Order: sequence, then C-alpha cells, then structure tokens
Amino acid sequence: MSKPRILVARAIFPDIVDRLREHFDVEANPDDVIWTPAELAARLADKDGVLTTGSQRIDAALLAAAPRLKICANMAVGYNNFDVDAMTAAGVQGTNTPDVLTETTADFGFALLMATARRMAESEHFLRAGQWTKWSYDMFAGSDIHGSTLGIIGMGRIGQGIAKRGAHGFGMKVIYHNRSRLSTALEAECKATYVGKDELLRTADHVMLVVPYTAASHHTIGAAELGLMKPTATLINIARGGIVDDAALAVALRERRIAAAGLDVFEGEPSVHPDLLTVPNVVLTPHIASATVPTRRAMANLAADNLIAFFGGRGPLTPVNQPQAGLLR
Ligand code: 8YV
Repeated sequence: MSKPRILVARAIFPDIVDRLREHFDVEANPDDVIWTPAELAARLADKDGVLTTGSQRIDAALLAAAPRLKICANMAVGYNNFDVDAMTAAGVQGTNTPDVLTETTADFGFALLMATARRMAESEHFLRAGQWTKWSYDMFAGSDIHGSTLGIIGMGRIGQGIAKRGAHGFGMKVIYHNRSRLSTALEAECKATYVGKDELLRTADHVMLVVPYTAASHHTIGAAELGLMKPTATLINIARGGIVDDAALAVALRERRIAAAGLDVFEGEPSVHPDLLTVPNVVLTPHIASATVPTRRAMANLAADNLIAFFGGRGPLTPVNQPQAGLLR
C-alpha cells in the first residue's frame, strides 16, 4: 500500500522531516520558500496531510483545491491561521502544539517585561552608539517589577505560567481578566485575582497580553484602552498581532501616555508599523517567544506525532476541531 502524501510547508529540523519520511511520502521545503496561497494550493492538490506553521492560511478556498487533504498539523499552539469552521465542514482535522511551549513562552513573556520596564534595549542602543560619557542619577530609570501589580489578559496555560513567575518569583500582586474565571484552586496556585478588563487596565503597573486571536479579541487594546492605563505602565504583547492596535500604540508611546511597550507580535508581521520603529520606548522582537531549541524541537515533533497518530488510525493527539466521523475525508 502506498504511503500517505504529506507536505511540510516550511523548513523544520531535517531529522524530524526524516522521521516523517519513515511513515509518509514527504514533500519538504528545505529552502524555506514562502509560497503564495496559490502555490500552496498547487502543492496540496495531491496531498493527504500538511504540517503548517502560523504563516499558512488554511481556508475554504484552499480546502476546495486540496480534495485529498485530511489533516493540517500546525506547529504552533495558536491556530488563527486555520478557518476551523471551514475545516470542520470539509471534514478536515486540525491539530496544534499546546503544553510543550508553555514554560518557554512564559519565560519569554517575563524576559520581555523585564527588558521593557528596565529599558534594556533603549539603554543598549545608547551604549553601542557611544553616547555613554558619564553616569547620571536618572539615566534610563525605569519602573520596578518586584512588588508591582501585574495584569494578565488571557489566563490560559501561558498566562498562568506568567502569573506564577510574577507572584512566586517577584512578589507581584497578580490580577487577571479572562473569558471565564479560573477555579478557586487554580487562582490560589497562581495567586491571581479576577477583575474586570477596565479595572485591570486602570490598576496594573504592567499589562501582559496572552489571549488567543479571534474576531472577538481583535484590538483588545486600542486607543480607548490605552487611555485607561497608568502613564507609568508598560504593555507586553506575546499573543498575536491584531490583539493590539499598533498604530494607536505608537501614538500612545510617542506621547508618553504609557511608559513603554514590549512587542513580540505585530499586525501584518513580518511587517512592523513604521511608527513603532521610530519610538524609543518600545522593545521589539520578531515573534520568538517559543524559540528555544528544545521547545521548537518539541513543537515540530508534536506536529509530526499528530500526523503519525492520525494516519495510524489512533486519532489526533492534540485536536483543535472534531469533524464528525462520517464527514472525515
Ligand atoms: C510559533 C506561536 O512559533 O505557538 C504559537 O502560537 O505563536 C509560536 O510559538 C509561531 O506561531 C510559528 O508557527
């Protein structure tokens, strides 16, 4: 019997592609070419499965052009690149990579918070530019992390990891807002108190965004929300581009309506709003919150394992939808 045909849509660890070759007839993309939607559709025309990253949009038009496609295994916990309803309607399984990146991403959220509040990028640029000629009492004076109030919007696994770091490691008071409240036991574990969104924005010294991107979470932070924040506050986005109105944020940063921001994700990335590139009080990183070698390997392996389990008849390990059995392609 011939092996199922799989497309690995972006370059990933070569040994993990080799592992997939033991099970599948694999077309890989070792040169990491960014295919247009039409090029992706052409490659998927004869494929049974695909390993995607966040940069491939899977929608009804693509599914129509890929009649054999049965599973899309995303190498990411977020899956806003999937039109899940269209996939479910077409009988196509989707999977993601939860859990394996939780702690690494929470570490990065904290790193970005520290870098932002303590003005590390701005001060490093100053030093590299040869501008450091004398010490002064208020040179790059930022805001404290320890003992401050951390407001987390989106209290899933990563949000909880950040809450624990803040509460237990830095003695922060943690408040959070989420679609639903955590159980009392989880709130106690995270030392976190549930508050309304406006109260969080008004009282937090540092606001951390860890909410998934959906139509409902688009521009969770815009001009009005930035207006509620303290002028001394920092805003950190490790969630998705589009959760923040980047143009409104650039204005708020330039006018010092908030103190600083740390951004790992951007609307329209890899493009970055040009105004964000010219304000000094923002730390910018290129969507690397999950980027440690062990974690990226774990993500790629979990995406591969989802494909192997699915075609092995054992069902997906970490599904994001449940196409009806009768509908599955
Ligand atoms: C991915 C991420 O690296 O997992 C996610 O949701 O944002 C990152 O860890 C990125 O989406 C590429 O797939």
